Amino acid sequence: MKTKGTYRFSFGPWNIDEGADPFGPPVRQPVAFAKKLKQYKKLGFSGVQFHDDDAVPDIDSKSHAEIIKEAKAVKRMLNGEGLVAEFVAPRLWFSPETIDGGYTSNDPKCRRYAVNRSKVCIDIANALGTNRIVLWLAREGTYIRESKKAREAILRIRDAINAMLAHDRRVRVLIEPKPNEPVDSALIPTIGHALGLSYITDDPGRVGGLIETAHAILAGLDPSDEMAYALAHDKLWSVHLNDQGGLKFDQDKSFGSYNLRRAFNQVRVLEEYGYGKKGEFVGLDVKAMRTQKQEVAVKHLSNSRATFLALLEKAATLDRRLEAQFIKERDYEELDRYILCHLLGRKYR
Ligand code: GLO
Ligand code: MG
Repeated sequence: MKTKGTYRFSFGPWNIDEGADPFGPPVRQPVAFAKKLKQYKKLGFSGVQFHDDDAVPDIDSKSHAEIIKEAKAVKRMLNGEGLVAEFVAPRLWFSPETIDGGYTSNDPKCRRYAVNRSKVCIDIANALGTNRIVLWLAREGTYIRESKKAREAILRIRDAINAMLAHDRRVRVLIEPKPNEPVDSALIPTIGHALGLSYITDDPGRVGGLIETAHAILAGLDPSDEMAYALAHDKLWSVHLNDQGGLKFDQDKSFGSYNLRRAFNQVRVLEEYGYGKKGEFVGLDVKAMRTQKQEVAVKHLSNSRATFLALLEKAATLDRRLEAQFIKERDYEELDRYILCHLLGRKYR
């Protein structure tokens, strides 16, 4: 199949999990990191997404030299499996210093912790062979509005990003927006906010975005439109494809699970742009259902990839002449019918 884009797939070790949720304990045994790595190629994936402490556990208790040594050992494991690191994300939502957020904490000591940890994260990324840092700004927000000065907090995130850009001339920062969860109100809820923020940093060319399907839906927006917006800025540097059944907790369902047409449109927008040509990965931030048994708790990954590829075929085989004709005639009812027939694999007319 001839496509405009180039597609390589990635996921993070947290996407193979034990099935705990806020109402119940784990239901599966933990899988060791080395064993997870062995799954990647088998499932059709070549990129590994990391949190800093996925690469170096107990990061805060280790010296800088120890951290880099451990990260280099992980890089050798990746080489051994023929895998590459896509990005590293500072896990700024676990430690006691980040209870009230990292970069936007009201406590200057905590803000310093967050910025220092982000710099260490960049050093880990370098040791793993990637210059990409993802900022999922989990706790950069509030439970009640009056607890933070929002304008000041936004500028604090900007300053933290500036510190990262200054720490390493090659680093690229990808902001992953999300409107809520764990906090009530996030300060950077959508890609528009993230990209707006990129333009007030010291080097906007090195600050872009990662869009997660579920996060866009939680913001009440269409994920393919959010992606198109970032692509118009040439700032969609990664995606977290998954699915979400409306405004509830962040579900991380398999890609296409709830709404195939919405999934199709995400693939179509990526394909029309030629996504992946500059090395961008198709990341899948999906979770196995809690009901899934141990031996089959990776199917959500291979299934999501298979759905992506099936929808890619749909995007690549869309009859562009027909599409153009209906658009020219402004006959969107017929375009709608054609798209549905195409997705259903029914002969049109
Ligand atoms: C949670 C986020 C999370 C991030 C990951 C990388 O809602 O989607 O999974 O993508 O921590 O920063
Ligand atoms: Mg995500």
